[in-house]
Amino acid sequence: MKNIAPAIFPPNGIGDAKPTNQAVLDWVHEIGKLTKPENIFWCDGSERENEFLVAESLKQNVLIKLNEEKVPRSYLHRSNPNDVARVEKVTFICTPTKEEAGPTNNWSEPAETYSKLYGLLEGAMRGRTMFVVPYIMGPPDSPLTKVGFEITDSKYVVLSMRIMTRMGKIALERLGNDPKAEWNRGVHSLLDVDPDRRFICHFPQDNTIISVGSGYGGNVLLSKKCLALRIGSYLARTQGWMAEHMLILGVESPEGKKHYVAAAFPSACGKTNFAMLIPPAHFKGWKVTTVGDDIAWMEIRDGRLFAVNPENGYFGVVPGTSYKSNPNAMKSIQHDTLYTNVALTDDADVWWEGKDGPPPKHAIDWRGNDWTPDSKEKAAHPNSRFATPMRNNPALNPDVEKGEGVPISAIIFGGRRSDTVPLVYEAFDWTHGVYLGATMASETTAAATGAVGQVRRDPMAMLPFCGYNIGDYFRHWMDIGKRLTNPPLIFNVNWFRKGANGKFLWPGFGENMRVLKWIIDRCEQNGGAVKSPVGWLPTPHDLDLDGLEIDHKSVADLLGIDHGEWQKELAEHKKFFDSLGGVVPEELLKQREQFVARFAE
Ligand code: OXD
Ligand code: MN
Repeated sequence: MKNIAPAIFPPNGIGDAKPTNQAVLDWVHEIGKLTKPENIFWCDGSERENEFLVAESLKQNVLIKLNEEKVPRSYLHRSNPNDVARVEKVTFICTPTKEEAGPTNNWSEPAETYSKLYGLLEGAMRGRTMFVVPYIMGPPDSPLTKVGFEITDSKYVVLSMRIMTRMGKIALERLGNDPKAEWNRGVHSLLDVDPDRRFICHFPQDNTIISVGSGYGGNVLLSKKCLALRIGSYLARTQGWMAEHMLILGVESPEGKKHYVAAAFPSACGKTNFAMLIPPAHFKGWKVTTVGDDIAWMEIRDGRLFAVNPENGYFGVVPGTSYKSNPNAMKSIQHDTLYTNVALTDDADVWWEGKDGPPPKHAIDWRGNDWTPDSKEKAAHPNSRFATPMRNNPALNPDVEKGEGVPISAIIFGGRRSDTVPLVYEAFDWTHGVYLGATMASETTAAATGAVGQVRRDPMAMLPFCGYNIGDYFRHWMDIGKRLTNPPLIFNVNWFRKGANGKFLWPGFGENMRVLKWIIDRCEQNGGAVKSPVGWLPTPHDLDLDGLEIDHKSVADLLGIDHGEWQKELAEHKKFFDSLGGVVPEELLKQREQFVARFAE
């Protein structure tokens, strides 16, 4: 196997933060014996360590230094062109029985899978450095916070984990010396980045993840989709909390009244944009702040849901990000940012489709080829990403560090739907809301490999991330609802509805504040709505549309319920539930019948 990640040799005082917990040492020893690295680098998360790793990554062309004036302390990484997105086909949940993984996951038998993966890992780190990355997910003093260790042979992974998690000594301190303490074991090796030898496997019962053959974000930053969502959702169910694919934002009125909202959207549907929304001028004095942009861990306290963001940074989709679409993201990625698969300009700046201003006359595209505006290929890959520390976000909510989390007033589900689904509506109650989440759908995007633009059901935006049987997951939502005396209201939104001319009806971005404001009004019991078969629907008068250039017809189309389209939609709900092979809880099947009956009234 070609050595694509040659070993590096740190000076004294770097790479030697060996933990003292015997269980960790035993595990590292076992993986070391298997993978046979040249040396072991124990990460401590220090600045000095970071500088050394960056310097070595530049030497090995893992990173390209960007223009220090334009994007200080920032770098570009190009992944292998065969490795640019999450690969759901080779993502497995390895529970003892297939039923536990359920109908929406790829399942593979644990003992056989360990043996296959250990076979692939045999000697895989020869001539390479094995990095041991300790990290925590969650604010340091939250009861939900989890410790993880990721073993990897990729410097890009270490540098990204440093941005995306609270990494290093903090995790060693939190873990302590108890050999029985709970922590996640993550093993990652690039192998030779061959799509035929690429597997992302989760062993929920062992709190273990093994990922081989990829160097791309969601497949290899094991803290994120693998631990915080797949293993996280499994742990959440057994421990009575929730791990969700949701942003968390704070809304503050001019009078200082605060609400927090959690929102689930499938990948690349604008979660980061919504989480960093800047209210339009009309909403003078209103403030929106970000707690998280991708993942929410929530627990029940005093009958309410409280949420923390387990992450420490943002791994966002770059194309389309501009001062128009997301000024806070633009400011966040202006420094200390690790870019993947964007274009490089002749003055070592970064460029992507949708960035403000004219395209450069010449650039190097994400594959490393010459590019001009006449090129047929895109300069940046549609799933190119930034990894940036959350502290770069000018709208970061200060309560992001609060161990107890923030109280959630509303949960929003949303997807990318050209038709059928109105701009916003509210569920009648928790069970109806769970039904809306369970049946939500979205047109697919470049965030995962496969066809783009096809409507697929994506329950709670967790289809690729639920680490156990989806039927049990729905049941867990119902159980949580029963324990909540003051549950959040549940809403569905769709920013992407199109008119007869094929154009988007709603301007989106900052103007989504108008929808958010109605949601907050509803939480405060002073927003108007009419009862419709799908749920509580605002009339055009209930939405604050002042100062927005939008005609009456578009507003009517945005809020319209087309009975013909909904008959098809409800038939699709049935097809989806049927496809799950009998795991859907009775209450949700009943919800569908009630939905159908409301249309017949
Ligand atoms: C992500 C995703 O990277 O959902 O957040 O794919
Ligand atoms: Mn995501």
